[in-house]
Amino acid sequence: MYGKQSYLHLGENIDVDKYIITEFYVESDKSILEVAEALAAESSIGTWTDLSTMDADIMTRLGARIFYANEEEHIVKIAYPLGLFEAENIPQLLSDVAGNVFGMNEIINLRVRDIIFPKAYLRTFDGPAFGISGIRKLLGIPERPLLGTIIKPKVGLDADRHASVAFDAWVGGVQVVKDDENLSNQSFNPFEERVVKTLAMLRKAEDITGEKKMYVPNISAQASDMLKRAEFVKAQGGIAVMMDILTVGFAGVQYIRDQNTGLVLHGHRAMHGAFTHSTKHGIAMLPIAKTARICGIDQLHTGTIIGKMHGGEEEVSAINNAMRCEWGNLKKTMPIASGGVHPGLLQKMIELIGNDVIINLGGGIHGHPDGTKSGAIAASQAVDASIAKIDLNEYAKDHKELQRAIDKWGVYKDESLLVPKNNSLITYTYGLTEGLM
Ligand code: CAP
Ligand code: MG
Repeated sequence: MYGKQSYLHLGENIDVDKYIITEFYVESDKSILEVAEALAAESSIGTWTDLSTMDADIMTRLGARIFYANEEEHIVKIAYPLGLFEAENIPQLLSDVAGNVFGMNEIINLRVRDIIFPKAYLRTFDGPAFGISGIRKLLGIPERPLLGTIIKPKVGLDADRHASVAFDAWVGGVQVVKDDENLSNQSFNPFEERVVKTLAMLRKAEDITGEKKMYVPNISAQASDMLKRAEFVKAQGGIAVMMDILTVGFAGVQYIRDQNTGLVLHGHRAMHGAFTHSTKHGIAMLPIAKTARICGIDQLHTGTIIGKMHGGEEEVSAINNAMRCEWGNLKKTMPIASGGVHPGLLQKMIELIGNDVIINLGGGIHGHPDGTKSGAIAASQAVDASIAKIDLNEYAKDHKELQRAIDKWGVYKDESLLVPKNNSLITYTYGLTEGLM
């Protein structure tokens, strides 16, 4: 409490249609109530002292309300009146609920575990233009898990080699080929040349296979360049582009979504570990993913559970549920499982994650002993086996590409052959959001 102003409303029944609710994990030398007051003030209308300029009306209309605080759990839940927020402005939302609070002296650790949005707030955003059903329609694949690849090496190939590796992956059986997150418009592989050449190969692959394919060039750059690149992709007949949502920032994502380019927006989450890695500090992936859906990301990296990147089953499932559930007026975002995936993991991954997913294999395709095309065939065979519910080792007996992949990387049950991983840092709880988004 600063002077006469208190933000404490413990036990109050919050009308979820009228408030944005944030759940924090907090560690401090101060008592939980003291730190909660400081958090509520700094993230809504107040500051470190009471103010002669404050009045009861501002306090009632716009003051944050601490309705839950538990010292043992280190959990504080704060409701923010909708009036605090500008419609359709994610930077402003984050400057409130995830802004200055992280720099306060009272804080030892602070984590935004979840943000709950009322329908009236969601209505101010368009959300994904395509969503899961739109992507499936574009590719003509109603149910099967989708397969994708990231061209590897991450960067270094010239535009011709990039396009020819993409072609091999498409004819081998993947639907989606994407640029890596750190490939943009470098001199060794200029953006426009790459797009033209790779889309030419896409059309060739579509003719040969009779299947629809997607190329996802990475447009991540300053906003004006992103728009020029998106427009270029559209003019060349492309159907999708990728943004690194955290390095370009949500304002960048919103800017591109607002142009209604008619392109599928693919969200890569490079840098998320800086926010999400600790269970005690930062911003959890769940609110980041929800924010991406609000901003209009059609397909988003959300984790593999058993690949090379951080993120256990409980966490990834909570995020994927949040991407796939009915949520106001917003279309559903397609989860992407990517990072350290190889054919021997696919059966388990589909079992854990389900069918509405794009599974991306970079090293797991281009690292196949017989090259990219064989790698893509092996990955498709692994999906076929998973759908038919046939054990991968069994299926591989008369599918030589899959067998060669398994010889190199093993299958999931063979734990010793798995990419080493440590999920022990994640003890994730869905907490407050049970039944609420
Ligand atoms: C995957 C990837 C992706 C990560 C990002 C990479 O390549 O291209 O960027 O998946 O992780 O460079 O690692 P591999 P996440 O298939 O060769 O591992 O999806 O968890 O954000
Ligand atoms: Mg990558």
